[in-house]
Amino acid sequence: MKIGFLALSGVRVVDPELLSIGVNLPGFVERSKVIASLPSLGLLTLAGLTPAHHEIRYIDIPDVDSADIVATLPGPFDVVAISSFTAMIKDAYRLAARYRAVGTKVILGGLHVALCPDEAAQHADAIVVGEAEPHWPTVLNDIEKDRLQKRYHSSVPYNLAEAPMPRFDLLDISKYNRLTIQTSRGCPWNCEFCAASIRLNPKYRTKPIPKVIAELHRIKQLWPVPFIEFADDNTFADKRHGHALTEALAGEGIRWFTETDISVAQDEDLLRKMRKAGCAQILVGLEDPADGTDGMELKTNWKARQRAHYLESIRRIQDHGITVNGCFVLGLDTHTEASFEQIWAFIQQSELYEIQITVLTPFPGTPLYERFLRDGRLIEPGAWEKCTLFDIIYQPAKMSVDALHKGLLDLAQKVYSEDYTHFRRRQFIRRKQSADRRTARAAIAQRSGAAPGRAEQEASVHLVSAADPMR
Ligand code: B12
Ligand code: SF4
Repeated sequence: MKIGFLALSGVRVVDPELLSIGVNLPGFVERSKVIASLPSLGLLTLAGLTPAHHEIRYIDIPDVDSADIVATLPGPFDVVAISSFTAMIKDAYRLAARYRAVGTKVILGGLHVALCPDEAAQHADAIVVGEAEPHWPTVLNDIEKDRLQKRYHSSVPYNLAEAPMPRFDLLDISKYNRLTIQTSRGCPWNCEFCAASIRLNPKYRTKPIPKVIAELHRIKQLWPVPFIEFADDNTFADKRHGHALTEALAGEGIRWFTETDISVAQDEDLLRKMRKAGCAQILVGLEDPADGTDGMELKTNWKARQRAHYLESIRRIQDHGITVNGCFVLGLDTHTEASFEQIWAFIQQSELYEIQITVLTPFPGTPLYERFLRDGRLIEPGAWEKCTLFDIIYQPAKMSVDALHKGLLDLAQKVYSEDYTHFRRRQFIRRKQSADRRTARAAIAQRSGAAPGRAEQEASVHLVSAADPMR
């Protein structure tokens, strides 16, 4: 059969005001450019499970309504597999309808399908709910035997030791500035608002390290010095796995980015290994820096607050040369109009290299969505296209929607302004240089018993050049 793997790529914001200021704000635009070009690891994984007798293609579709896609549907295909995130699901349904109209079988899967299976089933010949690995070969076999079922669903957590090799070779590598590898699935914390892979299956699992390295080596055959993004919910949730992973990555000569929680700051040895293994940046959910909030990432952040203050944790991580992308969620139930100023004050004090501000988003299928639905706080239930993390789709507890909107825009203007973006990057480099100097001084003094003045001179010679770590 001819099978098309169709990825709806690109990033989304519906709010025209945010879109228009985004165009002018360097920090905001740079980040969206970086992340806009990532392939769909879910579809590459399915491709890796597809028997060799099928003819397969992977296609990135940034805009399903663009003139070329409407004029000529990519294909022809016997079957198309379309992946789904909530914000693009209506686009996916429109695309599915066009393929079904020409007799192509449409299979839908991915996060949104797992969250809203009954809705998705109306737009496909078959859906796969949850993790696809156990079902994909069966789906294809059933199509060939003309006995396709309407729904395939597994509740047993998939064993990542059996994970297939994603078909990175299907990509035109020159189009991407990063490629993704998954090292774990799920997260032990299960926060109320989380809409990531814990919603496919809540059981937290790690992939055996040799498998991760094999995927990396496969990528390196296609792109010798790649930039990798780990497509995990929380890469260092299991510190033992984290140590083993970073030890295995050391010497691979790659640079990488990942998402994790702030507790990595408590493990200096792990931070050293991360840096040695090429970690350029970690994205950490800080949600709200003020103590005593309802703490969306309640369990993990509460622990971090007990052990060390956020500010200190950020400094500690960044002193290792790993930049922190701190994520703040606006519109939490404890937030008032005064919260924006407080968050801005914290950001300025924090010396964070990168900042992400988003609004609280009740994704369907999350406990947060259920709570807001019960309390009548959803403004437009079913407006999935607005589940972008930037558009406001609920009634905040302690302020109006307009106040939240204004607070978001004002804060975005400050955080992503050209001046402030350059300032925080320079600040990081300066701080890293002095941390390097301190480390080198201490090492030289320890080695030679040299007097501090002499050690300092030598240290400046040994200084590693502190170029922008993300470039
Ligand atoms: C990489 C990534 C992206 C890439 C995606 C590239 C692409 N074309 O897929 C980019 C940067 C473009 C992106 C954009 C966005 N993202 Co994003 N992204 C991620 C990230 C970091 C990893 C996802 C991933 O690769 N997972 C690994 C793969 C293996 O898992 P998977 O896709 O779920 O696939 C498995 C199953 O779902 C299933 N499956 C998947 N597809 C299909 C298809 C078929 C036919 C079948 C049968 C099965 C199947 O099989 C796979 C194996 O079991 C997650 C965060 C996270 N930690 O998960 C956020 C995440 C998925 N993103 C999110 C969001 C909100 C967005 C944006 C809306 C942001 C924005 N404002 O623009 C956009 C939407 C883009 C879109 N095109 O729809 C949310 C989604 C929540 C939701 N329920 O929709 C997440 C969870 C982050 C979060 N904070 O909540 N993102
Ligand atoms: S810590 Fe992050 S990844 Fe884990 S459940 Fe909470 S929001 Fe999701």
